[in-house]
Amino acid sequence: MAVRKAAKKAVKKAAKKPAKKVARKTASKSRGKQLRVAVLMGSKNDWEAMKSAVDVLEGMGVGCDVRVISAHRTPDRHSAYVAKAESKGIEVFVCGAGFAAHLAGVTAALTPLPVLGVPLDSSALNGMDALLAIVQMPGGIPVATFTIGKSGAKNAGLFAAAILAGSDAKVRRALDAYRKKQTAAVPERPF
Ligand code: RP5
Repeated sequence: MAVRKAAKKAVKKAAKKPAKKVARKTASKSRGKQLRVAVLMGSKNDWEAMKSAVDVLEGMGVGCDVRVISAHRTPDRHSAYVAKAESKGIEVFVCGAGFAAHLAGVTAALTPLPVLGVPLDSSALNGMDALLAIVQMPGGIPVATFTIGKSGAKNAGLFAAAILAGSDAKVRRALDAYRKKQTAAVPERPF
């Protein structure tokens, strides 16, 4: 009996740990800021790729709310989060997931806010499964879909910034500066 109780406790502890870890790591630059972009991922294992979206946004001074939320493993956490997000100030969702990646599609079903989907390379199909799952939304509930993996996460972050830049001069200036710096970093020759 005691062994079963201890095992239950350990499982509970393990389930709590990853979400806390991700939130703690990303709270640094977003702390004290209005969180305007929700960066959701289906697993803590998606963080390595999804960090690229957060880095870009935080680099432009945009606060991100980073969460491990799975449409199939934590459906209640998912619907509860999306239901409250807009009233808390979230304006855009970036959703990364692998395998049969339905996180972005289900998020889009729950909110009229723009949803940007990032297919992740977590399975034996190298992200092709996630790409098709995210891009093939039937007409009526759109999800903007990006490249597989880190580049997709980075571009989703940039796209989220571009959405915010439409009504926020500070983000627009940060986006312009980002482009300028990127252009200046391209050498004339490869050697
Ligand atoms: C998806 O399944 C997640 O987005 C992740 O990419 C993939 C595998 O999850 P783990 O088994 O690594 O937690 O839901």
